[in-house]
Amino acid sequence: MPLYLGFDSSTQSLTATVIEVEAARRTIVFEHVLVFDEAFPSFGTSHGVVRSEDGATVTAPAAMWAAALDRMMGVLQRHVDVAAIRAISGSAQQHGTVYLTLGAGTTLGAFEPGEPLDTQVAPLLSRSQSPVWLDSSTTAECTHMTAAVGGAEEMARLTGSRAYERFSGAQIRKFAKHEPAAYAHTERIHLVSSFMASLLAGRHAPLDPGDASGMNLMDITTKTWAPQAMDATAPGLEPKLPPVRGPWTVVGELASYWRQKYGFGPARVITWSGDNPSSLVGLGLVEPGDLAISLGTSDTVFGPMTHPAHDPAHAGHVFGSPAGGYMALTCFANGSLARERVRDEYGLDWNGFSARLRATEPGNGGGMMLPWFVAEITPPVFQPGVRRRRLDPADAARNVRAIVEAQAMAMRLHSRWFAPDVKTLRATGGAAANADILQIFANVFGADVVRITPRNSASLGAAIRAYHADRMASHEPVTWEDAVAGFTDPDAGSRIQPDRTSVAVYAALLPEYEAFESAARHEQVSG
Ligand code: XUL
Repeated sequence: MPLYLGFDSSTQSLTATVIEVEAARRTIVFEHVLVFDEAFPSFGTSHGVVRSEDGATVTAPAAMWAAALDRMMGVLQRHVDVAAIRAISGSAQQHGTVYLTLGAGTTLGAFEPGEPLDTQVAPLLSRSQSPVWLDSSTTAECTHMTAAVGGAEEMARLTGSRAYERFSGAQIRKFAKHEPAAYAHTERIHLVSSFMASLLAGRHAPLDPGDASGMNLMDITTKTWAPQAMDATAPGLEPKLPPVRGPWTVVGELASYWRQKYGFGPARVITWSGDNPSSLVGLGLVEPGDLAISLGTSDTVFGPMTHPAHDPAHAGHVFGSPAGGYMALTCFANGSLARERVRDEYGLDWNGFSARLRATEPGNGGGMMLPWFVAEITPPVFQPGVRRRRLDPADAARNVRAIVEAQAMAMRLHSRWFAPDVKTLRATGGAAANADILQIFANVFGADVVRITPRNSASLGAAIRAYHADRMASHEPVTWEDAVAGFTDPDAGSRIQPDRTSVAVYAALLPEYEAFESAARHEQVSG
């Protein structure tokens, strides 16, 4: 039976998902998670990272990711017929950078199977600690880069996002500025995704456009490195960057290290991608018109699009999609955290919260809330503070409805730029278990909502990408619809349809909510 392997090298753990694809039979045959802090205590991470005292600099040891890959291959050898694995791909936390020293390219293919991988990787690092997406220490670099390319609008138009502290470009600039000698001795600056693929293939791997768009360095339209962005970042950068290649590019055969040590066959190593692009595939979002809403610690809305549109609020990101074309992603900081704050403020449990939603009318009699319990990403709000309109803070039921309606309306407003027409929302994350919350999203979007059981959509997406790429390379192409079928189907009986009367209520209310939001933002800017 042909098997396909997908990894997810995330902030806190490494996950492996093995799938079997045979005609109409599609099965997840094995899944395993290694939590970094528990499995590799000697690296001294907490939640997978090392935080500086100021809290702004956040890094992780790249050798730990290599150690995890080595350990995971041993686990796979014990549980799976690894010789039957035809192709391997992966997903990784976005934005993190790995710096390999001069000569690393040749050493990558010459690792000794008798020695652990991490001790062989450590001497190849020209910077042992990799900055990761939680780092916020590069505001000065962002300011410089933004000015050098001609402003925030231009940076977003060129690269798909305005300059962000966590994005790789600003991190590279900081390194080149503070450690010029180590920067000069750097042969290749990988992202976590291309670093892991390089370890598997035993040679420098390319980047896919999905992960490369998290750097503020790639021209989002041509999917090639943008000279003006590279010049704004660091001197002599281009030869240090991996090439950007199509998302289903075969990097090469699995290196002899893995084959000798664990008994793998000559599996194809497929270019890795970022975790958000991989989740797009792992949630079955391959048709424009479908959107994913992830209702977790933060709420996220993302989906595919054909052209690289731009967010007028400068809050969203445009990434390349691993299924070709583009994807957009918008993140809201006041997600579950804000729902829980309201629930707790009125002394409710989730059943009580739902009962209040059912006891109140769609549109809340005009009562509205801006739920900015913490600083908000979308729209950008730097000073937190909850605002209410026609809403008595003592009225528990109407405050419960107001928070969920606000979240759904904000999500609709700030996804219109990339998804004007939505057919289906695919809901995932903790709060997707609540049908009363999902009904409000269905009514605000005027779209069906289906639930996808929480699973590791990023590593599953990577395994599906391995399957798709293997078929393409074997000249037996499969469509994306076919590739995801049987793996990403919504939960049976989970479809929630919009209610016509409520859809009309929200269509009328949305401009009012938009005006409320924009007036409050104006206040915070001028005040
Ligand atoms: C996306 C981002 C995070 C990381 C998490 O821009 O910073 O979602 O990819 O792994």
